[in-house]
Amino acid sequence: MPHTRTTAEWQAADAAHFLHPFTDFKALAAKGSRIITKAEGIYLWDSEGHKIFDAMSGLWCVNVGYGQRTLIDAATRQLETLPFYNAFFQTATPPAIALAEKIASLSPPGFEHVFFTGSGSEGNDTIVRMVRRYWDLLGQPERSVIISRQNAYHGSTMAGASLGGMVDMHTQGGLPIPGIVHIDQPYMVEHAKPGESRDDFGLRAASWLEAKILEVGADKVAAFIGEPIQGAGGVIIPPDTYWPEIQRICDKHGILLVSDEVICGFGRTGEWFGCERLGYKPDLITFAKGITSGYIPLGGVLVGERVARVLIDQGGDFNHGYTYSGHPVACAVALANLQLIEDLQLVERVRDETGPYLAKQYAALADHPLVGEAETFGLMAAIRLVKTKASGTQAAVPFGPEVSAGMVCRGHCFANGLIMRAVGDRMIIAPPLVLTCEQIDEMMVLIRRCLDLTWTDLKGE
Ligand code: PXG
Repeated sequence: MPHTRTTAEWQAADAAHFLHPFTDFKALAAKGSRIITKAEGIYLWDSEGHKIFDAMSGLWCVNVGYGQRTLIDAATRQLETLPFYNAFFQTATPPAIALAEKIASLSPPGFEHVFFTGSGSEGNDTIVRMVRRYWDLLGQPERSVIISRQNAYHGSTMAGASLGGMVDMHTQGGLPIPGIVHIDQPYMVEHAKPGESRDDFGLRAASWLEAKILEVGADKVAAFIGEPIQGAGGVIIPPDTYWPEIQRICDKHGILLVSDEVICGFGRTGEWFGCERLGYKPDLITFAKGITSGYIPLGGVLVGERVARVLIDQGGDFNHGYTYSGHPVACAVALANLQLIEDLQLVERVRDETGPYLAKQYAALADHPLVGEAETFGLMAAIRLVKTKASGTQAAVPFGPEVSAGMVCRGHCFANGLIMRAVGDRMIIAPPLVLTCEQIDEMMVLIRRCLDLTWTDLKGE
């Protein structure tokens, strides 16, 4: 769309008509939105012509970067051939079939079937209905409780927000819905005991799942769901011991294990799926975002054979689906996107080159006076801003609630042409997977500059 209006005119129309997601409408209307008008590679431009380094890949999704011709052409071709047809009523379209086949070929062993949705939230709604249907079919309808974690993000539909562990979401609209319970997240800063090792903490954090299973009654628990690495919660990287132990506990009690790979899927961690990197074998996988690099909405659920065989062989009708389940244009774009990820060897690049390089650069941030910890996992990373750094046996001291260190830092990022997200005092990034090592250097200069400016503002606090 051409820039037919000034920034002020866009902002006025925006404030008058557009209710943004997760937004204080009145405050934004008073301030005015930032208007993003174009993008190329890893950069965005706003309506004032400022160039911005997009270290968040749009919203954890633009894995192949902006402006990729093969995705654009795939969409155009499909729009011309068949812009829409549904997958209800015993019908299918070639892109949806080919994409299901392709995803199955990329997925961990034991996944042959895909259910398409329009988003990650719809994917997780599908998970809730599917796991409950699975246990119904096995004659155990009382197995309906799903265990999730505090500070998880699984979407914003009724089921997605209920599975998530975001308190601010639960306090609006009567959530969580019944049959969804939460355990604490594996976040050492919040929950580790003094002197506890990372590995020991991982095992103890996983044991909270077993405690919850026993509290609810194993015969009532349908599934456990988790993000391999919690994204929106602040890039919370669990200890290596955590996920294998979660797997062991689920197996012991016969509980389905669900990996929400909406962020971690399609290369972000340096494997196709985060569960492969973290060493566990889920029964179901939710995906969205990176499947199309965000060029067009698409999500879904990869259904492992344990569940698929029951749904297919004993299931009859599964009364669930969306108009856009298997949308042909979205599926065509996804196919082009996956092809490009393979052609550019982005998964291998993240694993062998850019991921390790980012880790090295982040390790060097540890000497900055504001940095409590700087951690990476593939191409995701977090910096925890602290008031006083750890020294000797003394733990780092966080800023008090009266100082929004993350917001101060985010303000400097905006002003300096860098998109880095603030989650509390954690500054997080998830840059496009096409990022080069030179671009990581460029990003690190911006990050250091913003940390220095934040330090100048906050060192007296
Ligand atoms: N699961 C996970 C792990 C996600 O990160 C969803 C499900 C929901 O997907 P949809 O497509 O319905 O949005 C997500 C989405 C943030 C932020 O502020 C993160 C997401 C969405 C919006 C904001 O980091 N993740």
